[in-house]
Amino acid sequence: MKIINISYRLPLSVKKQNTKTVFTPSSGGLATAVLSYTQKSEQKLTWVGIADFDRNTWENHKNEFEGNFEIEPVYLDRRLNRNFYNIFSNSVLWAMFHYFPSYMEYNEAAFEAYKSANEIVAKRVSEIYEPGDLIWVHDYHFMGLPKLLRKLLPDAQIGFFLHIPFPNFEIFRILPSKAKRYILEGILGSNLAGFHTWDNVIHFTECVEKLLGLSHRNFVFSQDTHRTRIGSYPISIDFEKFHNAYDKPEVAKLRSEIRELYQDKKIIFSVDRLDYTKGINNRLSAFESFLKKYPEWREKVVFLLVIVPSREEITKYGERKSMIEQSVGRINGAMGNYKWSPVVYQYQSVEFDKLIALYTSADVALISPVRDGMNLVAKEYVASRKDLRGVLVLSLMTGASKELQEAIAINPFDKELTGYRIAQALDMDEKQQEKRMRHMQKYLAKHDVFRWATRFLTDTIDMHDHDNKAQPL
Ligand code: GDG
Repeated sequence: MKIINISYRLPLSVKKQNTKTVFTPSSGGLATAVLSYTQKSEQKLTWVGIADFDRNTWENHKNEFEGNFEIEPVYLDRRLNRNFYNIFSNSVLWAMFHYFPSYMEYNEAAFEAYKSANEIVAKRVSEIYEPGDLIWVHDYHFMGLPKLLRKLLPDAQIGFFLHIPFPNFEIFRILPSKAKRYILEGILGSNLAGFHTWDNVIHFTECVEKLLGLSHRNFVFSQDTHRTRIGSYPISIDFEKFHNAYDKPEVAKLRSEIRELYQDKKIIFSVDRLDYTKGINNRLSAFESFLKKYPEWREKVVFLLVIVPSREEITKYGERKSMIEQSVGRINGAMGNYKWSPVVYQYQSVEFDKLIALYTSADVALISPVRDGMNLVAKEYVASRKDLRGVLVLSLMTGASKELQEAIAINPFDKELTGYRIAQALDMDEKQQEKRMRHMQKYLAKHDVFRWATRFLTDTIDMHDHDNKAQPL
């Protein structure tokens, strides 16, 4: 028996070392959590995803791959992948599901490509499936997959988890009818469909009721072949990893370098992928409003803004980058001087140790998405503060804000009030910081990513077993 985990990206990176190609496992939170579950349950793990390398390279080097799991790459034709991934997944679904319907670029060919890609993956999974395997489907790229798998493998245990928000009915209904039906019926092919928050669960069940005419009992939809439970499973982080990183000598060294550099200033920090959902421009406007309203803070605070390149080939992302760079230029030009730049901006990712050094140097983490399924950065910031210092300022439009109640909550669209909240965060005394951090850390230490994966997978199995037992002998 094994777990078949399916996500668009495979947890490996391809590196060229001199003339050699090396595939190394990447240790993201999801991979660590699933691996921890498979090790405890003494199961094997096979990860299925879309290859961003060619077939020959993989075939020639797969034996040197040192991950303790199997990789099953699925190869998609370039044009198909563009329509499936860049257009339907990232320019239709991502936009719609994050409440940006005006950014949606729907076309029929892209929807057809989405269906084809889901079918190709379903076929590949059915080829490697053995009775008893547990299938875990991840995210908006594969919402058709549970139904396709249910047809091919009627008895399979299938869990589906959505990493982004599920929108309310008024937004979801904007999609063309066949796409709406495909998505809802697709997800209902699973035994368990999980979302980050109860709001998402309610949105999904309402869409199913209104658009498919099905009703649920205690969030369970009954169908001819199986039943589907809908539930809230807020994803989390490897708390210990982030908490203990505080003491790593490399991190301590980098932290003192950062502190030295800005010794007479307070540090506000943020890190996100470049994405219009992350509210980066709203954040800059709020910081600008803060500096205007509280001029006494000028030269006493610096905003370290790290943006990680992402989806640069999509027009809306390129536009967003220009807007952000204009805002940084405007703020620094108008309020900075030869001694002080209010915003220190980098458009590059940082390595793990540096990320922790930045988290643990920051007096304030300013996290302002206009819509975010969860937001792991907020949880990582809190977990890494072993010193119980720092203040989390967090948008109410994130899943994380439902759990991290001791954060200073903001509406990212209200820049005046966010400016005031920034001042409040910078002024917070150490006792208050400590109290809030302690509460949030206690919560995160318990609700970590291992608990999340275990709860999700055991509930998928329970739901499946319950149905099977209920069948007449
Ligand atoms: C999607 C949903 C949901 C970022 N920059 C660097 C770096 N990161 C790491 C962070 C964090 C992750 O990337 C970002 O996770 P988020 O949750 O904040 O956001 P998305 O990428 O949009 O993820 C989101 C998530 O799925 C999980 O379900 O929470 O709502 O949109 O782990 O640490 N890591 C390093 N350098 C960087 O520069 N090392």
